[in-house]
Amino acid sequence: MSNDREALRLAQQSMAFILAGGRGSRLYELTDIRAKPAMYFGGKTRIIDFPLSNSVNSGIRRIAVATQYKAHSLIRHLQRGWSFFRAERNEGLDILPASQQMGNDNWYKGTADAVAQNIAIIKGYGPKYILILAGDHIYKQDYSLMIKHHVDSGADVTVGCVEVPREEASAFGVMHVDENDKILDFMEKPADPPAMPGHPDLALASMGIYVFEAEYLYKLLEEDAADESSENDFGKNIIPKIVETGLAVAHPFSRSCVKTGIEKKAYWRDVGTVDAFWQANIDLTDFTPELDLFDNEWPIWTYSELTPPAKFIHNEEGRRGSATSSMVSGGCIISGSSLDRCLLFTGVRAHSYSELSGVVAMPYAEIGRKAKLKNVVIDRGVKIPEGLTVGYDAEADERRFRRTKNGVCLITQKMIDALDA
Ligand code: ADQ
Ligand code: ADP
Repeated sequence: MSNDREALRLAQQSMAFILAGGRGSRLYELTDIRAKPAMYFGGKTRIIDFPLSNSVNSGIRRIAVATQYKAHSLIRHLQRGWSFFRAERNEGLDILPASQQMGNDNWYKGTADAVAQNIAIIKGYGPKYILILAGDHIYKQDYSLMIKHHVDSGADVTVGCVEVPREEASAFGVMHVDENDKILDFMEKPADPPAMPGHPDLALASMGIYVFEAEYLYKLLEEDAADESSENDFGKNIIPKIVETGLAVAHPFSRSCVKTGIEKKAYWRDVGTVDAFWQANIDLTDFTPELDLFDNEWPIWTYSELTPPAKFIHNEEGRRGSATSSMVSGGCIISGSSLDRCLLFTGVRAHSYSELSGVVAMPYAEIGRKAKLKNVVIDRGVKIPEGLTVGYDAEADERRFRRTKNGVCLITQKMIDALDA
């Protein structure tokens, strides 16, 4: 938790509102049955555990999670892992599915609407500040320092921002700031994102996280709801409008990131594509990963199944089960199979003579004998048939699986079933 006592006090007066309703459509089949925040990441955790853990580690004990798209997996995870708050201390985690409020049939429209429809619930907790978070990113950040920056600067809104490669910036809100971090200009998902002054390859992107004083936000959302031309979205409507008044401030991630990895650097990833998701998971198997999941000072909390430890065994013919540069979760059995640079989630089985490299396997995937897999993401519970080879023939892969531009293959059960058809 923060050593800054004033910041911690402000965090304790705050409520975090996590937007977790988005599909994450660039993850394709991985988000067919679950929202992006419910996606597994790093072997034991899910993406939503990062903003939730950041909130708790920052001293915020009142949290709401707004869900919409395919929320069952997410809600079950929250119920199992995040129900330790104590109501008698005015702590709480509220799960707010769309269309439970207002007595109308509207699903949440934009992100601002997801907050607006739940104002009555938020008011019940009486927070002084509201921190809007996205449930979509992997990073460690002390939000209390961002809230303190907001209070100290006297801004109407403080927008978390991070430098990203300019070629990726059209997926984000992009801003220009002056030397005092005042936002001069904000463009939501510009086709041709402007570079940062002096850095032609970088753009300053909104992290989709915002701090507001509660009373001000309520008023703002009421006005926005009454405006028929608005799409009721923070990135499209609310933030650009405040920027026009000159009272929006940018909070650079570097000011409150929790440095991680051996080299203690800032780490922020939007694992929104299959390539980015694969890469960020495989990076964890590096000798010196940029993201440290072994850090006890800023732990990422989660719900985790009770499983026996991972087991590595010789098969009956004496072939060794082995893994190098890999992370293997509980409940996995590696039998007579060799793994290199792999990340296996809970309960994965790898059978004899299979050879796996660059494999990210979701819980309970099962890899049949003699399968040879390179650079793949395997969805939960998929049964890879005996002898299947993936990652060695681009054309064949493209026909059977979802192959990305970096040559990573996503494998789902449906694709496997179609092989027999
Ligand atoms: P996007 O990520 O494209 O841009 P959006 O799809 O609105 O914006 O998602 C923001 C967050 O809200 C995500 O966590 C998503 O899961 C969730 N969400 C989306 N619609 C929701 C709804 N109706 N109800 C509940 N939750 C919902 C935004 C900003 C950009 C910024 C990026 C950073 O608009 O300016 O750069 O986030 O990723
Ligand atoms: P978990 O079961 O641990 O939540 P997932 O994130 O893989 O794991 O979530 C699977 C979710 O999808 C569950 O909510 C499950 O009930 C649901 N589900 C499983 N299979 C299907 C399917 N074919 N169509 C729609 N929903 C499904």
